[in-house]
Amino acid sequence: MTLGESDGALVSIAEAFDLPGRIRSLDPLGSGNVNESFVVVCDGPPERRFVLQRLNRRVFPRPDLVMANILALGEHVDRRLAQGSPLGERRWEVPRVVRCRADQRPWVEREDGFWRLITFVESSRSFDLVTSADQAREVGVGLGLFHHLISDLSPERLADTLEGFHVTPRYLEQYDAVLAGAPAAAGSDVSHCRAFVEERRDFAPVLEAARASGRLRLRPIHGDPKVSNVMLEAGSGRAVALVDLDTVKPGLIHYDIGDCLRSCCNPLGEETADLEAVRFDVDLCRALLGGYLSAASGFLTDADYDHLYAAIRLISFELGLRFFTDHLAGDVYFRTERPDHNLQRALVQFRLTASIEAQEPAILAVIDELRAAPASGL
Ligand code: GN1
Ligand code: MG
Repeated sequence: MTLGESDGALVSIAEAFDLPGRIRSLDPLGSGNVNESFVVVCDGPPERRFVLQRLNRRVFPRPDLVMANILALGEHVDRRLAQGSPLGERRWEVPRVVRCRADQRPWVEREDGFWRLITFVESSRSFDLVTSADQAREVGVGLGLFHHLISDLSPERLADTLEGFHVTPRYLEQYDAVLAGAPAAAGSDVSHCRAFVEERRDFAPVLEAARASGRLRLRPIHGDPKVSNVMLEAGSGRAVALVDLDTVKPGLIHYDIGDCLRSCCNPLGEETADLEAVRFDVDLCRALLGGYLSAASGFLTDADYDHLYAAIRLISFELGLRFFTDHLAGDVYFRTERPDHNLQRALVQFRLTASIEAQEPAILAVIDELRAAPASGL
């Protein structure tokens, strides 16, 4: 068993859930910026894997509602697929909540936190970086299918577990408040970031204004469909699931589309130190959006298409703003590994935003091309 320091406690937490066998190993998993995750392997046959997580209560003040949203999503997709699958031969999975053995509750609450266990999507893996157009296309298909399967789930069925999440003007307000209270932050990187934000202040409300005027409407969203949250099937490389469902809530699908594109079309990834080389790859964007539309074009409106470019630009900018604000606030939200980590992450996202802006005509051309002839069928 590969168990580290405090693992006795972790094993006993995992054992409170209704596992199908003895725990063989329990190891830290992935690189989440908010929650802590572990992979639990259970004896078989067949051997089964699960993800044990401690939810960050500062970020998610009502973890019970987070779990209610995940359960509502799973039930909806099950019903939807039972009525006749739109997927053809394609395999699609929704990670399942495992309940407690003793009382069937979908979580364990202890002094040290709020814990839950979710099934791991077998025979699949995720990637931190996209390396080919085929992969980008599948990531897009994954998000499109996810949206497709919940396009008839009323957003009122979901709780707003993270108020203000992806509401860019709210992040600007937080930024202004932090800046007002921060000691005069110095350094050329900080000055650059401050100027970058000021130049885009007027652009920040673009999606919220479209929502307020009724051009865009609330739908259920994933909230965090970055590339590492899309599972691709081993062997076939086809998208098989979206994981990390904590941010499922009512929102604009543009947040999701923008987030997926800003993540996948940044070939060096959001943790790179090679700032000069950060760029938005328009070929990957074409592949991803083509994949997305093959599953999602049926429920997109003209207004949805009209706001796609703004979404790509905005969500990169917004994530940069969130990282920069957290740097100025003393790293209170995103987990960091070194003092200037959030500043570096902000610089990467701002560089990506600038690359998107410099390629606006090419990106608009891709959107127009796909809008005129969206591929249908998976
Ligand atoms: C956070 O924790 P993680 O890595 O799943 C954040 C997302 C950001 C992402 C950037 C609840 O997600 O919004 O896009 O970092 N999640 C939350 O990597 O704030
Ligand atoms: Mg997440």
